[in-house]
Amino acid sequence: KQIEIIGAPTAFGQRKLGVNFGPDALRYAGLIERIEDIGHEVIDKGNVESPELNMKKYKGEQEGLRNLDEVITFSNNLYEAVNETKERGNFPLILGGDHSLSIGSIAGISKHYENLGVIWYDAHGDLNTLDSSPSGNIHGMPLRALIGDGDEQLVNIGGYKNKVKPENIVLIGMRDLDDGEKQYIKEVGIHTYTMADIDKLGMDKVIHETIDYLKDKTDGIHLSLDVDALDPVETPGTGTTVPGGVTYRESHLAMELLHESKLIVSADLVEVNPLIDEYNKTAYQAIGLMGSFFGEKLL
Ligand code: DIR
Ligand code: MN
Ligand code: MN
Ligand code: MN
Repeated sequence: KQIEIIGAPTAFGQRKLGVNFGPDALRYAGLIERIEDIGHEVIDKGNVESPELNMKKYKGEQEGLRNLDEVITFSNNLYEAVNETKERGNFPLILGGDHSLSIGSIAGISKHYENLGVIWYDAHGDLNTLDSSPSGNIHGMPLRALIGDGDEQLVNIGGYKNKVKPENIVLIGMRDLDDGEKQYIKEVGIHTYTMADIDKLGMDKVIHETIDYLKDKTDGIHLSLDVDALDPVETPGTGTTVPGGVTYRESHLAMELLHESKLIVSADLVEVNPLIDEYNKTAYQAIGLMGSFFGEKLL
């Protein structure tokens, strides 16, 4: 089984240019070599084709869902690429790009499972609809679209909807939830670890509980890792930093435990923005985490 790297160079889900260069920032920092050195075979599929970015439109004010047409086109392209990787039986690692890309990536993955589990490692829930969104930015909505709520075209990427059941989701690292998201999480009962929960329980317990919660009712688990889950001291190069995040060491532990579980079938690594970073630090940090995620040993 090979690991297929799929670059998802989209910035359409939010307003900060540069996150579209995330895939190359990760490549230049040595991601592929790092995974190969562990002993895996890696195929870099390059970057998925993106619709053209009109600078004037991108910078301007927009009504409703920002850059909706571009997000739909991009999602379809990414869906196709990820679906092909799954058809080959390989492990897709999708590099972002902003988190709206998960609409396409998880569409391509969930098709291959009856009950996909999703671990959303993020400062944010990404559970907004247009009504609850404070921004109109689609990167704040992908998980909700995957559940089945939102714009009809976004919800139907890949030609089917309801890709993820709320009971098959675990949120980890939450500390910036909008009111509508909090209400929704409580209403449907999404299994959630806020930063306060991580402080109290410790990451070891959080991940063990997460795996116990998901392992029997799912037939594969996807990790969606937003680098803003980490504290901005560790990952400054991302568009929506929130203080008080997960540390680098806690995140390593999380990745090691997920590796040991042998239950993870695919992953997104998103929101790396080299244009607002400190000499590509965020990409280097993310690569360190991918080392643990793919089984690197310290001794
Ligand atoms: C906020 C921020 N909840 C929104 N979301 C972010 O715009 O919907 N998601 N930053 O990653
Ligand atoms: Mn396509
Ligand atoms: Mn996110
Ligand atoms: Mn986030």
